[in-house]
Amino acid sequence: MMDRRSLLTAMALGVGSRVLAPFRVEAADTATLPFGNGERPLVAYPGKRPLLQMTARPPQLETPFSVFDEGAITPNDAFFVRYHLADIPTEIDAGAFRVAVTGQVERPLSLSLADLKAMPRTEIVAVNQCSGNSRGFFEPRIAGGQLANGAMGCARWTGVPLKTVLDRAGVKAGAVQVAFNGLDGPVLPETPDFAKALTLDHARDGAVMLAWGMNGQDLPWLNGYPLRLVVPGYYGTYWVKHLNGIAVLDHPFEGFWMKTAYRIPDNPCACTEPGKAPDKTVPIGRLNVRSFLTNLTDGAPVKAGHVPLRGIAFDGGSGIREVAVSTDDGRTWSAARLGPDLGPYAFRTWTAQPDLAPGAHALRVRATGNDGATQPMEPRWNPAGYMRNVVETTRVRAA
Ligand SMILES: Nc1nc2c(c(=O)[nH]1)N[C@H]1C(S)=C(S)[C@@H](COP(=O)(O)O)O[C@H]1N2
Ligand SMILES: [Mo]
Repeated sequence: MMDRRSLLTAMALGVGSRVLAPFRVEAADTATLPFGNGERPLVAYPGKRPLLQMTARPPQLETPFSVFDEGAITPNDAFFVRYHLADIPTEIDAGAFRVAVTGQVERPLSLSLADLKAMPRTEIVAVNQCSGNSRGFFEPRIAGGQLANGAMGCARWTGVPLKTVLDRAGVKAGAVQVAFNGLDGPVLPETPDFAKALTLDHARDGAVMLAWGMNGQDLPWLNGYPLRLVVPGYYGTYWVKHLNGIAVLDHPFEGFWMKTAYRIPDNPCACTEPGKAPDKTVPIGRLNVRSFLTNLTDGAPVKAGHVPLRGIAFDGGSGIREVAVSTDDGRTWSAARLGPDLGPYAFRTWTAQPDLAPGAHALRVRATGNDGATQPMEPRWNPAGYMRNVVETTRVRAA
């Protein structure tokens, strides 16, 4: 059994500034994810309901999968948390906070939250998913965070388009990329600071935004308070939290987290033969298409007859065209009914009601995007354990 008491960090409200202060809380319970060494304490961090704690320093929290059955929007208090570096900000004065826009610009800027909130605002519903979501299911197993399917979430983000801010600064001719840095940093100077970059065209596409709002509230501390980058359709690694530095570059950014980490095999499946290193890699990019059944778990007993099924699907921004359900392990398929369309970057809910005869059934769910991309029946493999999107299987017994 594990020690149920653990030393944690908690957020308290200070005067004029917000602080994250050390604080002792009780781990609510434990849960076991469906792979080896899958036991996790369920821990309630400040602003969060009990979540699956993968590491405490830095906090890495996974959303319990049952949350995704609550709807297309992931509540702020259930949204997963991922950090690389242990020196996360513990005190932020929102009034004094500034984000700097520097580098290849006509007018370097230092913008307060009030400055940003005075600009024309935008809202977008988008999925943030970690590249390594579902890594724990890879076979052969892969080193790294052993995540089940809960390192993803969908929220309504409020902020200003990055394009608006870049236009205000005036990007100089010859600029090619924009780099992003946040308030967190490494504990040891040898560890590279977490920073990411986008091409200039991507940064100016109008969808990439500087967000201060999440589902109508301030960003939760652990999701990047008071400002984060939102890169709709792209893996979470680009969604820099506690964003305070934007640098326009006339050369490709060479930082560790672009040049060495978060890279995928440079081929159409982003995959290699299990155990093999790729010949060539590129930075990870758009989310691939996925779908999940959310109201039944493996081994669930169900009543024979018409069984209501519910779930979610999403892709990297083409939008979901179809979700199909199979009750015979993928031999035959029928279309599910799609729920409300919250935009091409959002979770799309779906429902179905297949007739299940008494006996065992392997339920499978497969989504297809408007771009025609669909999910593979067999899992793909790559050395970092990224981009899992196999057609999921849920085994149930009807009686
Ligand atoms: N400042 C900062 N931003 C960051 C990271 C980080 O370590 N530091 N991790 C990134 C990664 S890999 C992911 S998956 C997302 C996770 O966002 P969340 O913690 O809000 O769920 O944050 C991204 N932004
Ligand atoms: Mo991530």
